[in-house]
Amino acid sequence: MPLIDAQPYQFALAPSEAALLIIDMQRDFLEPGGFGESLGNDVGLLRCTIAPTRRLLAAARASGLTVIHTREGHRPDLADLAPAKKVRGKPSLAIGDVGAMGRLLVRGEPGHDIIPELYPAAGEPVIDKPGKGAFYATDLDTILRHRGVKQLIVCGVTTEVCVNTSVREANDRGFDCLVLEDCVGSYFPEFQEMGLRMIKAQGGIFGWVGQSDAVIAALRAGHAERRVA
Ligand code: TIU
Repeated sequence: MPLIDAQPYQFALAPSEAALLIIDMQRDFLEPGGFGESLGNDVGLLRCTIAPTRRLLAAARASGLTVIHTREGHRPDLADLAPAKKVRGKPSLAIGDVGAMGRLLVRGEPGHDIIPELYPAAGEPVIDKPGKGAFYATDLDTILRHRGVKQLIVCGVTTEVCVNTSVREANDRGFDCLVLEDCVGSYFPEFQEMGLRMIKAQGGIFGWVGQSDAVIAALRAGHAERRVA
């Protein structure tokens, strides 16, 4: 079992029981004119996550690791949108309003979809979630348990919002989470730092924090071993 350098201590990766979970790498959060910008954020701050996540995704696919993507968003009729979520923050454009990439955070609109650099491949489950957490009102838990997944390698945006909420939900459901520092991003540098420190503090109260290169190396080594065997 490969030991991955991580904090607060090494993560014992079991690739046959692990999945790569890529959270909300949507145009609405990473490109101008979307939901993230409507909240007043500089979306350019998240784009450093794309290249490392792309490398990791390629390694995961090559090694046969389960890959799961999530997207935050709502039904076109907004029936699943809490009124409180719609008005919160008094955004310049609210969820469901028409922006530069279609209706903000609405399923089926261009802005709601995953960025082209990390687009899901055929057969990779895409979880549409109405909340910040990936388990709330979704079938993610069912899909993971049917595949025997016990460990989650977590990437995505944003570190202190959907990533942290999902990791906390996963932790309470018994999954071990390894969050990759270079593959998660925040609109706020201080929340990036604190969001990761909260996960790994107290002996890994919610999980581990590592880097993508270490996971890529372990996946490649495992793949090479299987090819020789
Ligand atoms: N606003 C913010 O930082 N994040 C979100 O609204 N959703 C996710 O984190 N995906």
